[in-house]
Amino acid sequence: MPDTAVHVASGKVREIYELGPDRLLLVASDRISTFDVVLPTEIPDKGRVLTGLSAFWFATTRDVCANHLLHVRPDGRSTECRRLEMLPLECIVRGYLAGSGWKDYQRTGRTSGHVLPDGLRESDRLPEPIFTPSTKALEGHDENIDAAAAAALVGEERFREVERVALELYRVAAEHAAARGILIADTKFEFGLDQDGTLVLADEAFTPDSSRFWPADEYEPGRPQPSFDKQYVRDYCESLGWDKTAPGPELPEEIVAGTRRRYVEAFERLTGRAFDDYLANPECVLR
Ligand code: PZK
Repeated sequence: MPDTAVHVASGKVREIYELGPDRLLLVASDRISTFDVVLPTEIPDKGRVLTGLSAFWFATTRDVCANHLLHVRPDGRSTECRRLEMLPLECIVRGYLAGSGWKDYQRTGRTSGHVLPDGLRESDRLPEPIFTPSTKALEGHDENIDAAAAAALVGEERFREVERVALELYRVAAEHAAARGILIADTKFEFGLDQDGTLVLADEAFTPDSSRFWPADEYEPGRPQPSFDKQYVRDYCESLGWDKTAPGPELPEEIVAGTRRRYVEAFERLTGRAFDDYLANPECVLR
């Protein structure tokens, strides 16, 4: 990262720096979190896999929505992006019933105001994908909100646009991924506005950190699904009886190696590119 860049924000596993008045640098580390705790052991190349996947999806969906990506750096883990006015909304699309959507449904039969059919099981595919926005909590967990609450945050017209675009992005990506053996159960987007007020997709897109990726060949509703990328880590952590508070456990090398393999496999299946080709030329995923 450039020693002149000013740090503007930290995520759990990523950092943002300012490159100029209109440009940001997003840097993805190899850190991994599980059960909301960042572990002390890194997964080599995880940041490159997620950066490359995100860049691939930005290119694949550029006709659905403009995005903030300007350039992938030769290191494969950092991207230069347009700086936007971010919308104060987490934009989640769910195609399957998992996580907080499943929790809401069990309690109330609905999630974010969407009334769902009776008798759905955990991990069931929804009759159609739904848009379930949530607030950006500064700490702790985001809270699912209904359409009226979301429209109050961004305006009625902008809300309708974001919902339509988010659903279309999900349809395009979920169809592509399912044809390659990966179910995208749900996904989170962040959008911003450029200086013209045009809606622009920002952050990361359809990575395993912003989405639930499930192996299609193991899909079986009625139970939680294995995670395509993090299942070895979760199983290992569960086997220790760790209480899921920080600090998390160190990972043994076979868990690290297996997990790295799964990230690279997701990258290669979804992009149709060899990961080594990405390392040699990260912008190969943009074509
Ligand atoms: C922006 N975040 C969240 C993501 C973090 C924090 N294109 C943009 N323009 C203006 N602001 C942002 C973006 C983007 N993307 C996104 N915070 C600011 C975030 C990743 C790591 F530390």
